[in-house]
Amino acid sequence: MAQTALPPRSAFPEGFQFGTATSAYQIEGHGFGGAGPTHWDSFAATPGNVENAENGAVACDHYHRWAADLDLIAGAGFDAYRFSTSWARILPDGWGTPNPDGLAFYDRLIDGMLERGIRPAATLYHWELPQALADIGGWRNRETPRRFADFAELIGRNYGDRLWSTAPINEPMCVAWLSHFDGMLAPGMRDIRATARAVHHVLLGHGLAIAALRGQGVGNLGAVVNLEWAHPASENPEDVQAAARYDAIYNRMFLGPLFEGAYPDLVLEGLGLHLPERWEDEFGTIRAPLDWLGLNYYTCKRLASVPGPWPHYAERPGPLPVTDMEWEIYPDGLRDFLIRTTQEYSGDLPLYVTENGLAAGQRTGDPSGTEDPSRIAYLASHLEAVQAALAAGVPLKGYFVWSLLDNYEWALGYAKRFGLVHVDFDTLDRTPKASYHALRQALRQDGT
Ligand code: GCO
Repeated sequence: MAQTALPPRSAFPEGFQFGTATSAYQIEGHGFGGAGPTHWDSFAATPGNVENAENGAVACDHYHRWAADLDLIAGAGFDAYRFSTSWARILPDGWGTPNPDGLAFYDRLIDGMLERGIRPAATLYHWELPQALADIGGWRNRETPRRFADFAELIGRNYGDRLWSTAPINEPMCVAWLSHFDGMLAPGMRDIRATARAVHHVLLGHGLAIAALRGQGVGNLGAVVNLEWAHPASENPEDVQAAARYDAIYNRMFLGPLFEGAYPDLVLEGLGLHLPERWEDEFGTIRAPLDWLGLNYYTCKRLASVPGPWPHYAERPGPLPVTDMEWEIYPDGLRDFLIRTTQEYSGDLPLYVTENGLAAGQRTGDPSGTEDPSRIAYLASHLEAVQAALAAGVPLKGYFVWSLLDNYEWALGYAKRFGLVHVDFDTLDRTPKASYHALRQALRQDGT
């Protein structure tokens, strides 16, 4: 595959932010530093849930190697770093007395970013729910969003004056639906009532956290949703409707409440009966004004209608080349989501692509695992989509690559490699891949 050059920084608007993203549990090493247990530890320890029952106890040992990792971010010429804070590291029981080592870790990390001229872009919750809250039902329990707001207030109090941007929750779709309906993520439930309550309480937690952060004077607050373009598997009207249901559930179930203060009708037809009491009264909190919206985008899906209870759709394979995750490579979906979201929901609110990237397996004949032309080609095609959205007038202000490091890919363990930087999980050595060097060349204005 020919080495594709990446568009230079000068091909984007002045001030356009380039960054890279990670998350706490996926890279830090949750066994270090007094972090409390999370529902991912118990999910991984349950046979059959996670590849090789791998967990985040060591991960990339970012807890100890954070300075060298920040050097890699600065060395690539990134403007910002989208990291996440572990709730269970700071509040091992989910509430009560903070872990001093946890507070000190994020102090070091954020100050380390500022010293290197990197803008800290924080996500407060990227899926590692403290076990003590999981034990009382997690996001099914209304207590959890309340405790999350307390956590957000603590973050605002300790770090708010140093954060460039802050989003309460990463991907409510994954936190609520993939975790309680599909069962593929912790806590691994498959229950429509649990799902409805988790969907609503995650959105409520978002709104309460935004209010708590504003109360601490923290600005530049946003939300981060993950979107998948839904194609009907055929022109059969049943399949067209199946794709519309998938689009409503995967994409509009969160954008609707955040921007319209309502769930889509196609969602209510399945979840309406199971939503918590007084749900209609809480959109005022959920719809807290935002300063920006982040879109995480990877792929499209193809849906067919199947018999059975709501939502009665099933995925079908598509014709496009796929990544190591078996996800079709569909950059047009990024362009079209950026345009559609602006037109239908966010208007002139600044948008960021807060995650985009691919899993690429180690190529034969490349023992170093650093030759990743497929990642360079993927980034090139999606940066082209970004440029097309900008040309269409989308108020897009930045783009973050998922991810800096090969890391813990949740239920797939460490086998799926998303990093710009290769991690040897035996030695934990980092080695920048060809894509890191290609991005560095494109981003560093000094040409070094
Ligand atoms: C997500 C999460 C990341 C994943 C990445 C690859 O978008 O699912 O934010 O934690 O690792 O997207 O699946």
